[in-house]
Amino acid sequence: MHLLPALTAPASADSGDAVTVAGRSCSREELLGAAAAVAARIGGAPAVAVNAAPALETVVAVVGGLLAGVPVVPVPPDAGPAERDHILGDSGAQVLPPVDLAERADWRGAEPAADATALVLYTSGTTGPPKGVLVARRAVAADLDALAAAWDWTAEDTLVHGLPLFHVHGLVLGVLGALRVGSRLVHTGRPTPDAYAAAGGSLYFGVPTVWGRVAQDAAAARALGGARLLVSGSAPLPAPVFRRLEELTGQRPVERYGMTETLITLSTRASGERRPGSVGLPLDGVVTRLVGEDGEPVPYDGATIGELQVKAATLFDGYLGRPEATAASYAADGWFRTGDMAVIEPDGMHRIVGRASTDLIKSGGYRIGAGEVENALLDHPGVREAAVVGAPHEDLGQEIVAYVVADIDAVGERALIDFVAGHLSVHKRPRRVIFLDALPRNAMGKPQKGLLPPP
Ligand code: MCA
Ligand code: AMP
Repeated sequence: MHLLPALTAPASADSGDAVTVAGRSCSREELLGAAAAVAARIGGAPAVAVNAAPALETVVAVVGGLLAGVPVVPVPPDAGPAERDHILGDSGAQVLPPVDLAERADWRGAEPAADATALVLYTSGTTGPPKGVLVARRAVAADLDALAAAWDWTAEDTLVHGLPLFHVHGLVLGVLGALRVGSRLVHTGRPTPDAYAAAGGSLYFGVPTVWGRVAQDAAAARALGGARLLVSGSAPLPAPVFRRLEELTGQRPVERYGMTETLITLSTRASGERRPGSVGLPLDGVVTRLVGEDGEPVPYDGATIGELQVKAATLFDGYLGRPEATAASYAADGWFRTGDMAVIEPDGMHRIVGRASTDLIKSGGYRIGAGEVENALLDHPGVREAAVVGAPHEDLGQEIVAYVVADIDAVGERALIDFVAGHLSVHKRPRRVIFLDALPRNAMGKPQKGLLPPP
């Protein structure tokens, strides 16, 4: 199995702008040559950490790791010291020195085993620091092939997006997808409506925040009218945004659902019905079930809510070094527990209705653990107690709000926001801080987030 056949054994014609990232382009041959030079340097390393800035160098570095069969650990470019140290220490990855795009080597290495780890993606749980999700090459291949089938995605497409290169959406779908399928890739650097409009693609990826911004920019949205497919995912696409996009672009967006641990498992189809609020049907090789609180299956009547569980060829190989956490993410009979609550219509279409835990926040499509932000706040010498929640937000879906008990006059809102932005990644910063005299607690002394004042 070749992971990136369109790159290593190309069937379609190459061009000088096969891959564009933030305004700089290269051909597939140039990408392969530069990546081979990276592979030659890192061969045999246990894992390699790549600074995942939106740049051509990131694509070269990731492909280099994949050629060499060295697990790639993408690091958010704005990760502060706490997050960066955790990712590097936990993964044991060697930091890749800066990539030289002009370097070239021939690649003659054997294709690594399908079971080998392609990526270690750090993602937040409800508590504690992020865990490394082990993503195998075969999982990536299975997911990309299933998505290509669901979206009629071919080498004729030009894929456009501007999503971060350290998560599944921007990196696996958005980069490896284009390199596996053989479509041209235009990464716009930032996912702005203007940049999407100017890119002239056929296939567009965005998180709901991006689509909400496009829907508010009529000129940009109309410019996407000629595209073949607009795809939304990573968080729920609000129905008003779905409808506004349809009005302005003349087409209904496709919505798909997934997780770092499972890759993408559900999607509406390019050739099928697209309903607002629906994430469609299981992809090829994926089976789903809904389970009630009693562990029993619930009816697929479009109304009864259960936890969504999946079995799929796209599942992760566990959390790096955390067998208990891995085991806890599976039901006793081997199904993966997504932690998302869903309903299934009688015709099989799935709707995601929320998450089982309110301590996992989705803001701008980023998954953020309340516990990680609380711990960062508690590292500030002026903070005595902290409780973090996700509050509904028009643009971001949810915004991070921190309730803080601080030493009087020791610290202000801005300073705390900047403190978190500097320690973790910028997107994990609270957008608002509300100061309280004490957190509401129960008789056992446990904080009661449900009793916090409205944000
Ligand atoms: C603001 N900035 C700061 C501070 N405040 N910098 C330092 N300290 C501060 N206190 C700067 C930032 O560095 C940035 O600068 C600028 O302000 C704006 O940053 P931000 O607030 O992050 O922008 P935003 O407008 O809120 O971002 C919206 C967004 C973003 C672009 C949609 O949320 C995004 O890229 N989301 C995508 C998330 C994603 O890909 N998730 C997929 C997960 P500058 O502009 O210079 O950089 S994978 C997944 O979920 C599964 C598998 C799935 O289903 O896909
Ligand atoms: P992450 O691990 O960052 O990929 O986040 C995965 C989570 O994103 C899932 O567990 C869902 O809660 C959420 N998610 C992804 N896609 C969708 C979608 N289309 N609708 C609703 N939630 C989604």
